[in-house]
Amino acid sequence: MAVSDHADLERFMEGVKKRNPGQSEFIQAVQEVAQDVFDFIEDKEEYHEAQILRRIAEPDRVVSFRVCWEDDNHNIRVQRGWRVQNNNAIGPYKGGIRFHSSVNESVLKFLAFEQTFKNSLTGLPMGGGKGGSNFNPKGKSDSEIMRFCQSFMTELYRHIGPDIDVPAGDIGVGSREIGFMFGQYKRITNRWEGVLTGKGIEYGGSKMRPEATGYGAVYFLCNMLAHKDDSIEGKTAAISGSGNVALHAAEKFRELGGKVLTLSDSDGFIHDPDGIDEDKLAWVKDLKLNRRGRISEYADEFSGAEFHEGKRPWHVDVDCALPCATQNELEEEGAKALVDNGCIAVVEGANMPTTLEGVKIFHEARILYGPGKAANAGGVAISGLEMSQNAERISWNHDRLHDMLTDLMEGIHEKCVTYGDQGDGYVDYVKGANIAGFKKVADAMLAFGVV
Ligand code: NDP
Ligand code: 2IT
Repeated sequence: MAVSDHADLERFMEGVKKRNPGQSEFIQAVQEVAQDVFDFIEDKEEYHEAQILRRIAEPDRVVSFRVCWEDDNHNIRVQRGWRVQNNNAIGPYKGGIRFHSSVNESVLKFLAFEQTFKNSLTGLPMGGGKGGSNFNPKGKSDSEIMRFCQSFMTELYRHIGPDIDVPAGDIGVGSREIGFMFGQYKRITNRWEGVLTGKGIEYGGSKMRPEATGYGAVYFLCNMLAHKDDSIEGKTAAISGSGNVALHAAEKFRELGGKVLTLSDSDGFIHDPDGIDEDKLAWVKDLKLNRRGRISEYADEFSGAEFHEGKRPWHVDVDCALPCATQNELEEEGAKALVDNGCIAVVEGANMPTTLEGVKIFHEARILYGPGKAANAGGVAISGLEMSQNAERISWNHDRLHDMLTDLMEGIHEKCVTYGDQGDGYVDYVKGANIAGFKKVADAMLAFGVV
């Protein structure tokens, strides 16, 4: 990048910071995309004239609303809900809903921004959005979750629709919550339509959707390794998280001949040097999905395993790392530890789990690094196919969807290589994903003129 472009990028980022005070996650996500896109658009006057980057870094709208609900002790509780509709240039807004105490406008704006490029990379007609609430689902009864979801949808329903905005799950929102929200949408509108994805299989959900994000991330890793004539067979992995993405990533990594050594939750991580085999994984699934317990219980159940309270798994000696919990969970120090221990590949199941400093370490070490917007796009891709199936009033079978997922992940990998190949054997997957994702959205926006 020329010196004048550095100054332009800095000026651009100063503007972003000024317009979004205190929104550090959003600023981080824009910075990461802008530095690659600046290079790409340097000689493309039409993007500059139309101020495309400036426009993409401003959500179409941010809807904020009150969510009032009653807990089991008849206390009235008030939370804040949001839907960030970031960009619908290439299709209806699409992206998950997150329920977690850390949710705020900055987090949802960063997620909606990332989602726009991720959805573009899938090749399917989906714009980008994200929503959620600072509601903390931990320790709540099923009835409390139901009342909260119903109240949340009582406001959200007026902003969404199968051709407008189609939410899905994310942290704290799984099939139980989607069921409660879909039921409420149907009750209010008297319409059965594909307004949410990640639905139960009985009422319009797609086969392969629960597995798609975790499996897709592992398929992306397979593609990165295959590009280097390597494979997962015999490799070890550190995985963070123990939710939908982490558990399916662990399942597929193991099925393909790898050994998973760690899982985590917000209390700490477990390290099992013998590997988390099929039976142990089934036990964790039951712990998390049915008993809604803590990962520390794993170390009580299985001898040889240790629980490390308040720690993350990046100091464990592994070949591959799959951060699958949350944003900024892999910082500079963890990234250094991975590289020093000889880790050859990092693939992100979570959204923006690596800090900008961590990303720099991976780039300098020239290891394989697959950013979330490419690597975890399998989930939203199958969501896109759930929308197609709902529109057609038809259900496709498992094998067809599985083949589509593997093809989609291969296609995303190819796009990253096209735009990220540095010509010396190194693929900058971040750059590849950013430019390929940006180009399609930007070209659509150009076609619309000034809107
Ligand atoms: P889940 O709610 O199923 O699981 C989240 C996991 O991450 C839990 O183990 C949780 O632990 C842990 N976690 C959450 N917040 C924190 C935190 N602040 N610190 C430490 N651990 C934390 O969510 P998903 O598996 O669906 O999502 C995981 C990640 O993957 C997110 O970044 C999400 O945006 C991303 N993603 C999800 C997709 C999907 O289809 N579900 C698609 C693409 C990306 P605890 O239970 O203790 O909170
Ligand atoms: O971050 C993500 O891609 C998701 N949470 C899934 C979004 C979706 O619409 O399936």
